Amino acid sequence: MNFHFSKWHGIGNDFVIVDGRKEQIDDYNQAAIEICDRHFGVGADGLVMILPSEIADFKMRIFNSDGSEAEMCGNATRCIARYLYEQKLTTKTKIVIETKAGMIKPEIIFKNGNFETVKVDMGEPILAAEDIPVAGFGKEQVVHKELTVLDKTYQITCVSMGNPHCVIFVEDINAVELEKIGPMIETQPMFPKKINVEFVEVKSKDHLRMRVWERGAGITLACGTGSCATIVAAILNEKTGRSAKIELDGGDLYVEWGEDNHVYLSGPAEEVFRAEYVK
Ligand code: ZDP
Repeated sequence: MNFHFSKWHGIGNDFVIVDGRKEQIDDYNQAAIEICDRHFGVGADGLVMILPSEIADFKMRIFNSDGSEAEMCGNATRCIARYLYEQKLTTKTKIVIETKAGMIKPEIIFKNGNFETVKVDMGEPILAAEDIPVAGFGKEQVVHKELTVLDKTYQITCVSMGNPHCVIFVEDINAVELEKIGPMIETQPMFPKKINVEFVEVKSKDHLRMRVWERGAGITLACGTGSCATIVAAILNEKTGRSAKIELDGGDLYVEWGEDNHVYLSGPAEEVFRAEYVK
């Protein structure tokens, strides 16, 4: 398996990006497991493939470090937007990307001619339980509902940003044993496609502290779709206004649930190195 790649991260949520229009990888799922391994591979939370699209500027597919495919990925969307622009693979600063969760629209924003941030229109959140999917609630929303795991009862709010999220507000985030409880919630039978799990402490009306256990990847330093799900859940639970800073283990992201019902995500995207995989 020989291919050129670029290594990126969005506040520590890291990806191997491959231009699949030029490079040949036969089995994306298996490749993700090998490449994402932090000892025997490059090391990353996910493998991102850039592919041609007939209906958008580009198509993106994202594979978690366990080889499973996710529908969407907020942080990777920012990274590939900057990658495509800086590699001169597009001249557009507003790019339309086809994903398994529909069209996602990142916009590269400059300040005094220098890159500043990527703001992504992540589309509309999905709140009907059966569409997230969460079993047992029909078309109802899952807002502040009880879930008991390991003899402890949590109040959960579920949101899909194309991929499924379970948001739990807590008094003290440092008291959460994420490594223990994360995988238990991820694999509850009520979540037929498994779920990403976010624990959130409300610091103020526009500042949330969040830690994430990602489906298929475990603890990561940041999660873009998870940050979007968090602001939606915070508003549904009347904890914040329409926008907030999300403080993650790897840094800060900014999210807004607009009056147009779209969620907007802003934050950094950094290239680390380019290389050839030769294993
Ligand atoms: O839905 C999933 O299986 C996630 N693990 C996909 C990755 C989400 C991501 N962290 C993000 O930023 O949205 C990349």
